[in-house]
Amino acid sequence: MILLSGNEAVARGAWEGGVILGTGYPGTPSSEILENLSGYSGLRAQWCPNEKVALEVGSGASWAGGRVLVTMKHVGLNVAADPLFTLAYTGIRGGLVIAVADDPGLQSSQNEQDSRHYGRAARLPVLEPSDSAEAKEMTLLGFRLSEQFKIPVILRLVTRISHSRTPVFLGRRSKPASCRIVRDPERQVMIPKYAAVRHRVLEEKLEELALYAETAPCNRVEPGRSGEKIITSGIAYQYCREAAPDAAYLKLGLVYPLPRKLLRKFARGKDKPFLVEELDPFLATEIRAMGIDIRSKRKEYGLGELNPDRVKNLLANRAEKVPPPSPLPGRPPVMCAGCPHRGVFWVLKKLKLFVTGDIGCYTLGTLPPLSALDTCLCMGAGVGQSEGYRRVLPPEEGRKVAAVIGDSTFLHSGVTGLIDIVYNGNGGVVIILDNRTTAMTGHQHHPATGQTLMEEAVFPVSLETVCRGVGVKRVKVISSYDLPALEDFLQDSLDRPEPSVLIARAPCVLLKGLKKKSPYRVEADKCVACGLCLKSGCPALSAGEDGKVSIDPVACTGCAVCAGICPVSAIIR
Ligand SMILES: Cc1ncc(C[n+]2csc(CCOP(=O)(O)OP(=O)(O)O)c2C)c(N)n1
Repeated sequence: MILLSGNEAVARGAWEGGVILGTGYPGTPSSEILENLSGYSGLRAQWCPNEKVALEVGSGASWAGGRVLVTMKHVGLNVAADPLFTLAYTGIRGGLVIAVADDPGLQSSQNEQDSRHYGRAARLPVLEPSDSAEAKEMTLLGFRLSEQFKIPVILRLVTRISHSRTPVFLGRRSKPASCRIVRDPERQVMIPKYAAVRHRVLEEKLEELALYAETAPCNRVEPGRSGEKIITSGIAYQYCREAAPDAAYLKLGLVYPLPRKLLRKFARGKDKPFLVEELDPFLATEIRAMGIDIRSKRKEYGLGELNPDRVKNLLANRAEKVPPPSPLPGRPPVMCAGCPHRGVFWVLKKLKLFVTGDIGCYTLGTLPPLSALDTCLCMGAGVGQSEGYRRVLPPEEGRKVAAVIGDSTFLHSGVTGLIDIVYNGNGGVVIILDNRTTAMTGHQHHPATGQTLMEEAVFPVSLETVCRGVGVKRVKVISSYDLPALEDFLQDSLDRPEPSVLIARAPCVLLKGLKKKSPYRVEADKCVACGLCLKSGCPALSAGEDGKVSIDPVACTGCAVCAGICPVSAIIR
């Protein structure tokens, strides 16, 4: 038995289950599943350009008979939703488990959507573990159910399951299935005639799964002493166990479809059971729709993460008090010292542009003192948004709009927005912030880095060639630290009728093996305490009581952005 995080346990479960392929796209809190899987022998793990591709690759491998694990964060499932819904109709051959990690409390996400809804919407079974041991067991169960019912299975995790370590018993690896081509158009070609039949088959499978749920060991009743009855699942089970240790529990592991008889039996008696779940009233709605009388949390507890204290309060039906502000000073996230994105935002701010943004480390450009990123909706959106703004704004306003997008995000879903700009004949500037990695989620490789998750050297996709290939004639690569050149190119691009792409390129300063340049320092007698350099938001800079700036030589990476900003040349190497 060893301690594993939930993510490590899912990877272990996949390996033990004889998985031969793992696919995914990084996203907190799910990223470590595939990273861990890549460390096991006898299988392949690979990052794909986005989650839709990951699921499509997974479906091909599964139809050939192999067991496949596909990983993503909750918003990734939105991207993969198109193949997901129809894959429910076609079904699978080799077991297909889709591990989706939700982020209640938005530790690192743009929303806190509840992925369980996808089970109901796409008509797929959803398993929800409560600790790492269950994460491993339910991964294995997911493969068994997937093959028994010939259906993809969603394994729904949340941050606290993915990232907490609890004990796990290890097992041996089952022999992977051998793969072959199977021609089966009635199952694998979803023309309307065949799809209509498959829809009926899917509904029948769900009924069978609901029957299975009645006696499934992952749905278990735990007797209690207090007379209180609680229905719960996932991480909420752990919080309930602390908040109400003597209650009787119906702990659901298969949260869709639900065991109607088991629920009815548990709810029988004079006291209604309390239903405790994190985020949306998913189970509450399903169970009430069965005509089963339950109590459930007040609305305010549906926002953010639960914890044992919140669960104590919600069980007592107490209104939630807004916690007092913390007496500690706020520590908002900042771009690292030397981050190549900083100088680009400095220039964008100087030019007073309206910046449609995207998701990555550069989203931090929205925070003071840079305050130079104006939108962030979802991955890839900033490029399309810039086109939308320019389409409807008067030309003198439209010329102020520029889009920024990271290299990983551009390949994930930004390139289609650029194609739209070219296709629909709109001008404007798209800036690709190319730091040669997927920095925000922990430096994962992507198709333009020249390396795979298995550390093979591969042909790197050329961003500039892609942009030219879709029809952008003005494509320029400029060092992210060359502020005058960035400014000149942008100035020259804003009024042109044709689109321009600026690739601002410099590797993330935290990339392994990158040589640090010697640090800069401030000549105190030259510094006029104007504070301009501080407006770059570099954490290596600070001002003394006299307003004069100094540079922390340990934090400074020698990027020289501040030296370029200083109006009196007081910052020198
Ligand atoms: C659909 C979706 N998948 C994954 C994520 C997690 N995620 C946020 S930004 C990002 C990529 C960041 O890389 P890049 O665009 O290169 O910018 P960088 O952080 O390197 O500046 C990822 C994977 C997400 N928010 N949405």
